[in-house]
Amino acid sequence: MNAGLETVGAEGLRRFDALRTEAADAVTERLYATYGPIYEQYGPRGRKTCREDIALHLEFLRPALEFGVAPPMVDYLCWYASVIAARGTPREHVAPSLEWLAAFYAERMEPAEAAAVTAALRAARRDFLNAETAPAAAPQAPDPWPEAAVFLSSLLAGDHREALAIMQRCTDGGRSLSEIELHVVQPVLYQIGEKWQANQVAVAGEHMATAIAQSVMTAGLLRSTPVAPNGKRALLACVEGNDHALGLRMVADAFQLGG
Ligand code: B12
Repeated sequence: MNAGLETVGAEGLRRFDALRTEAADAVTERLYATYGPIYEQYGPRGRKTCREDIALHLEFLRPALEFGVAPPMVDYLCWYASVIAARGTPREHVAPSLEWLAAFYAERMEPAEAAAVTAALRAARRDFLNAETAPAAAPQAPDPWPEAAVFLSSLLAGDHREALAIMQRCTDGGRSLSEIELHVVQPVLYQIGEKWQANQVAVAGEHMATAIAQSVMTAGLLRSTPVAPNGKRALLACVEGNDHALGLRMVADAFQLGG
């Protein structure tokens, strides 16, 4: 997206927000009316998941309306299409849901606000369709060390001891905790994220991997010697609604060991 989008003022954003649940319900109904037989595979939970997904589209549309910038929503749509495709829903279902959202808001908002919302949705749809064959590159982790491969299998197998032993061998070899976190733990967690995205690892597996990685990091921290504290403090916290704390934990470890 080159040109910026028109932004929506505070009052319009309030109206947009107030309609989010209804919009998600309406688009879910249209998706089911159009593609119902494909969604039968998801059983009774399917509609709920579908509504949550449409609500997530609106979550990403919100900043596009507030700040007039569409690329984050387009990146999100590319990511979302890959997630649903790996779970049996054709990525072709994404574009119609954006059109139906536009139609819903066109009917329910003031004309000027509706025009901005529909323009943002159409711009995101167009750029998503153009980007579909070349989605934005995912963030890259630092280069993995050879130990990362075994660390990955130990996290996936729930093998806590093996994961800890890998950390211990790296520490014995003179590597610092931050180096191990960057070149073993982080690349492996990114790979686990790719596997979740491709539907090869369940959320439960992601949780188990995080728990093991976190405890290995804690063990590494307790075995490391920090430099003398410099008296400075930092407070690290996730933004509301985002539970991805492990990266922050790594930053905290580095700060703590660095005094
Ligand atoms: C572990 C994990 C989880 C755990 C998190 C547990 C925890 N306590 O952290 C759980 C299972 C809870 C989880 C849940 C979800 N997750 Co998740 N998760 C991951 C995973 C696999 C690893 C995250 C991680 O720890 N990475 C390792 C750390 C070290 O890397 P990092 O966060 O990038 O941090 C480094 C730098 O970025 C930087 N940094 C980070 N923060 C800061 C801050 C400062 C101040 C500084 C200086 C530097 C800095 O320094 C760190 C060290 O180098 C990622 C995959 C990925 N690519 O990261 C997906 C991922 C982030 N999750 C994803 C998703 C979709 C979800 C869920 C919605 C669904 C699900 N999979 O369950 C829920 C949402 C929950 C919520 N409300 O937040 C997506 C997000 C996609 C997107 N477009 O936003 C990802 C990318 C997976 C994917 N490939 O699709 N997840």
